[in-house]
Amino acid sequence: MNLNEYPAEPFRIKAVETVKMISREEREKVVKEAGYNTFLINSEDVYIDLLTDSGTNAMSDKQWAGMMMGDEAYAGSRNFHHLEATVRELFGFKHIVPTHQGRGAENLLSQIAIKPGQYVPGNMYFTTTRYHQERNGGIFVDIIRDEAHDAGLDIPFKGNIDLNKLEKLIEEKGAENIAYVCLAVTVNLAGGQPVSMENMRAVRALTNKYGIKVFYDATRCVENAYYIKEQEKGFADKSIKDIVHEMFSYADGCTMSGKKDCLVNIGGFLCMNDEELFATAKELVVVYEGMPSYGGMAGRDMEAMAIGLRESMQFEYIEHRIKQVRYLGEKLKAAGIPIIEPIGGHAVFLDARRFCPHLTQDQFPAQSLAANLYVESGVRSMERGIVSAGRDKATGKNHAPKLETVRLTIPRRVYTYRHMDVVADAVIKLYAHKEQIKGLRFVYEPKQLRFFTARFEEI
Ligand code: PM9
Repeated sequence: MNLNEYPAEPFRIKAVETVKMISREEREKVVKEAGYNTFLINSEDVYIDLLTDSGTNAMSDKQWAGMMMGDEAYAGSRNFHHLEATVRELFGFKHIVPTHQGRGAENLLSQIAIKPGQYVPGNMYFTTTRYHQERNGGIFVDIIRDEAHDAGLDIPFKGNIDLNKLEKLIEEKGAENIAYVCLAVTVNLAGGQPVSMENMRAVRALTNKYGIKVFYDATRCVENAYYIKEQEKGFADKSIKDIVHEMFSYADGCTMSGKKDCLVNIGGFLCMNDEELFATAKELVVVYEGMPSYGGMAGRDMEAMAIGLRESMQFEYIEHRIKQVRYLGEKLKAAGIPIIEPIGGHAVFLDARRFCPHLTQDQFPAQSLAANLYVESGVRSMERGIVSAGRDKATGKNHAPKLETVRLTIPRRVYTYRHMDVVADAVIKLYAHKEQIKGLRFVYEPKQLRFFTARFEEI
C-alpha cells in the first residue's frame, strides 16, 4: 500500500468531540438490549460511528458563521434565496422546492409524477425512494447493469443503467406507462458505485426518443463527479463543478438529501424545470413540509447548505473524501476481507455472504455481522441486505437481494486515517473468528422500512 496516494486531511480541526469506548461486557449487553439492530444503539455507547454518512458531516467555520446569518422569517427568508441561487448555478435547474430531508423530496416527487400502476425504472432501489414510489402506486423495476449485483467484480461505473433493460421495459409496457426514470448518482446499495457521463447522455437520448422524464437521485452527486474526473476519458482537466453541471444537464430534475454531499446535518430539496410540475409541488409542499421558502428547514440550515454545497465541489475536499474511503477498503482487501469492489464513494461494504458462508440469507448474516462488529470493537455499521430490502408489497415475501452487505460508512470531515486503521484492525480481528457469528430471527418486524426499528434475537 503506497501511503503517498492518500492525501492528508485538507483542513485543520477547530472543535473536537470526545469519544469513549465502553467495555466488551457492556457492549454485549447494549447490543442485546438493542435487539441486534445497530440503529437502536445509543450514540454514547459507540466508539467509531460508521452507521451512516447521512447528516453526520462536520461543518466548516464558514458554514457555522452562516448559521448566525439565519433569517428565520416565516416567509421569504433571504437564506432560501441564497440556496435557490446556489442550486440554480451549480445544478442548472430552474426551480427548487426545499424539504426537511431527502425523503421529503421523494414524497413530493412520487405524489406528483407517478400515476397508480405506472412503472418507475431505476438503477437499483434505495429504501426510502422505493417506499415512496410504491406508496403512490408505482412499480419499481431495477434496470441497473447486471454486474452491479456481483460483489467481487471490479469494473468502473458499476452504477450504470443497462440501456437494453430500459428500452425493453419501455417497449413492453409503453412509454405512457413509465412515470419517469430514477437515476441515482452514485448508487448507494450497489456499494456507492458511480454512473458514467456517457451513460447519463445515453439515458437522456433514449428517454427523449420516447418522451419520458428523468429524475436523478442527486444525493451523492459530487462523489459521482469525482469518479468521472478520475476515470472517464475526457474529464481529467474539467472541474468538479463543471462535471456536476453537465451531469444534471441530462435530467429533468432531481431529489436531494442534503445530509450527504451538501455537508450539513439536515435538509433536502426537489428540483425541476417543468412549470406545471413545479406549480403542483409548491401546492403540496405546504401540506407536508412548510412554506415553499423553507420546506422544513430553518433559515440557518438553508444558509449552511448553500455554503456546504459549494465547498463540496472543491477538488481538495472531494479527493481526500474519496481516498479516505479507499484507504480503508484497500487495507481490508490487503488482509483478504471480502468487500464490494470497486471501493465506492461513501463507504466500504463488507460482503456478508463471503464473510459468513456458514449462514443462509434468511438467518440475516449482514445484520448479525454488524452487531458482532460492534461487540468486537465499538464500531457501529449498518446492515444493507435482506433486512433493508423488506418484503414484496404484492406477495409479502422477503426481497432477497444478491448483495448481502454491511456498510462501513464514513462521515465527511469527521474521522482521520488513524480511525480507519482502528476500524480495519477490528474487522480483521472479527474475520479471524467469523464462524462464531450466529444467525438471527425477528422478534419484531415493522411493516414499513423495517430495518430502522426491527428487533432480533440470536438463533
Ligand atoms: N440515505 C443512508 O444512510 C439515510 C437513511 S437510510 C439509513 O444511506 C439515497 C441514495 C440515500 C438516502 C438516505 C435518501 C433519503 C435518498 N437517496 O435520509 O431522507 O442514501 O435525507 O434521504 C441514508 P434522507
